[in-house]
Amino acid sequence: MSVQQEVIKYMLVGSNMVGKTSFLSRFCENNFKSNYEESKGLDFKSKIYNDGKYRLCIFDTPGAENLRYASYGFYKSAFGFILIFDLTRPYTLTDLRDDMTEIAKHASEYAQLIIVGNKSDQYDHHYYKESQEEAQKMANELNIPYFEISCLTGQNVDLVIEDLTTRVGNQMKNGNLSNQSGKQTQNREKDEQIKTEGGCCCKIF
Ligand SMILES: Nc1nc2c(ncn2[C@@H]2O[C@H](COP(=O)(O)OP(=O)(O)OP(=O)(O)O)[C@@H](O)[C@H]2O)c(=O)[nH]1
Ligand SMILES: [Mg+2]
Repeated sequence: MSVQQEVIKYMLVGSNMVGKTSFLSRFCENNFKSNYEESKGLDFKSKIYNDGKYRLCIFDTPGAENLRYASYGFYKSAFGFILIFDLTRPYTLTDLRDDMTEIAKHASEYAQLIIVGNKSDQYDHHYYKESQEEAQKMANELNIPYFEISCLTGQNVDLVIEDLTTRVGNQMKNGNLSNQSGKQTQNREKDEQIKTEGGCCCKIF
């Protein structure tokens, strides 16, 4: 008997240059580019996960203030949010509070969040320790898991997806997150239209 593959949509959220695009490349293609190219719009890559049980569609959003609003319409159908900040720039952690406000406004109340400190390879940076302590404090306060990763070395990148997908899977089992609801279907159609218009690399749903 064949088991139906579930589609899970995640969104990468965070300020400029924190490593969202790098996370997508590291997780989906296991590669890393050291040259920075600013994301100007939404992009996504998909990956079959957990022996084909899930197809993960991971959306990369632009960090630039003036481009962020365009992503909010996609929040409704996301099952999880990867909130990334840069361990060498503590203000990028503070910025995540604004992102969480937008998630609370637009996303399902059952969507799962994870806070991710990127660039752990820069552990000797003078702001590193401060960022680390603040992130742990914020994570405890909000009861959200916190991981430190490096897209450069690949450290802990898979663990982030594993933790998030376990929690999302539980919500799906309980019927709290589903691809069947009217609103989500409506948003998927919108996603499809936008991706078609934008000439995206792959097709989902
Ligand atoms: N040292 C180090 N550099 C990293 C790491 N991850 C990303 N970078 C670098 O940080 C810069 C920004 O990375 P991006 O992935 O483009 O950042 P972004 O969050 O997508 O940025 P926007 O598209 O502007 O929102 C690039 O030069 C990357 O090579 C990391 O783990 N360690
Ligand atoms: Mg980017």
